[in-house]
Amino acid sequence: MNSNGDRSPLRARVKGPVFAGLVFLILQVVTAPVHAQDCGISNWSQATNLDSSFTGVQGPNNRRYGGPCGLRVQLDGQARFLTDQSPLNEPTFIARFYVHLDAVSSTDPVWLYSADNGAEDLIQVWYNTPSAGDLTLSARDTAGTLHDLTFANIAPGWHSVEFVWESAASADIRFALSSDDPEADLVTTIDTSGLLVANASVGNLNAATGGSFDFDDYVSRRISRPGRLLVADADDDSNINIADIIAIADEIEALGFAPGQPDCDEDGEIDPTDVACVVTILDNQ
Ligand SMILES: [Ca+2]
Ligand SMILES: [Ca+2]
Ligand SMILES: [Ca+2]
Repeated sequence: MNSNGDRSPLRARVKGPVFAGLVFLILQVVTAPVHAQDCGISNWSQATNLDSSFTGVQGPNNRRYGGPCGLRVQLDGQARFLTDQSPLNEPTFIARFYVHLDAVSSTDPVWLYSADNGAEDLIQVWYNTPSAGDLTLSARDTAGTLHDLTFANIAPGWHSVEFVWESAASADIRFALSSDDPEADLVTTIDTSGLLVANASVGNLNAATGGSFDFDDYVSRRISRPGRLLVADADDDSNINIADIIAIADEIEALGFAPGQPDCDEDGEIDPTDVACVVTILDNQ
């Protein structure tokens, strides 16, 4: 990305789990357990005006989508971002992350995400672009032209953002918002031949001003789409049942932070409406 001064050859430190070569990196803002002091950014290769003090558990200073912790990014006129240098000139690149944008107080464009080849950005994700409340992915073609895919006037609350990118003469670039249905993808077909992804960055990339946003649960891969986390799986056992209600209730009563996804209605708060949301899911099972 343009504001990242590091153009040196990439010798990645892969610090996330690796599964059979398919997943080359999983970056949670956090690693497990449930204590505030365990929140951090150590999975990332590089940090610019961000450190672990910007991570934290659910509360006034942070939100999380899944797991105990999340990252809050201030929009205070400073470029603040985390960079993952583990991609190694990838001809295919798939990423998914969660953002909560309700506290963005300006209608000016916010550059949230970038994947670059060491010289120029190949994929950018912008909020408030082209209009206030819109989320846009821009993909660069081999000739240098940017091609935009836009979800207009997105809803409040947490959003999963996923894209699929490849280097090909006729590449389908796919962009998904809060959906696992490929039919709902926005798609543009462009010439990306010769382009390779070497870094990815997330944060306030354009030194935007006005509020803050929350970020969580980043994963990037060479193949296969990660998809969305299981909503309401508060105890993180891959099922929805009464134990999830107990985990949410424990968090509401300050008995501990749920290890999974307790924010059933995905509004950014953990409160009794999330218990009711799980009850509704169980009633409909
Ligand atoms: Ca998290
Ligand atoms: Ca569960
Ligand atoms: Ca909620």
